[in-house]
Amino acid sequence: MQDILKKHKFSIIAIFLTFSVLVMIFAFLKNNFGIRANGSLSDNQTLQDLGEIPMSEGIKKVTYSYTNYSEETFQLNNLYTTCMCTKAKISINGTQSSFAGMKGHSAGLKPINPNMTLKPGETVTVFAEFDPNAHGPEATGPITRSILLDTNSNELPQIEFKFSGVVTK
Ligand SMILES: [Cu+2]
Repeated sequence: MQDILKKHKFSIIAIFLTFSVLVMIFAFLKNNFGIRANGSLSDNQTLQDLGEIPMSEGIKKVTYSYTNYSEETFQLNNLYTTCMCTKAKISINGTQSSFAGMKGHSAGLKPINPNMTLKPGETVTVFAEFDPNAHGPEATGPITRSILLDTNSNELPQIEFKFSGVVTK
């Protein structure tokens, strides 16, 4: 047994290292591109870096699309954003929802139930609007916001559309 271990020591280390690297790559992809067990995001951009967002230019629009590559039909039953400076609506096959706002914020827009289905092969388009002036003239610096779409699926209970950027004067 010890001989075998000695002989294969490097192979074992190599396999272990390869495995570790793969796990790290997967974890990175999962965090950054929202890869899930179901519904590949390969040609979808759910994380967008908007770069500089000057307050002087006003509302910044961000558009995403997500195609359902799974064999499951998703019931889309909740749409909301992570901050009151961001609103979003969705569209599937030309049917549009109203705008949704932040969860748990008493003023302004509220989460909505789009009550739409996303069948296999269909694409949902997300139209988001970020107001860089919503937090006052001193609120410059890096920001990250998300638009969240809850589904009835156990495999994909939520689709997250995220953007980042740096608010400038
Ligand atoms: Cu905000």
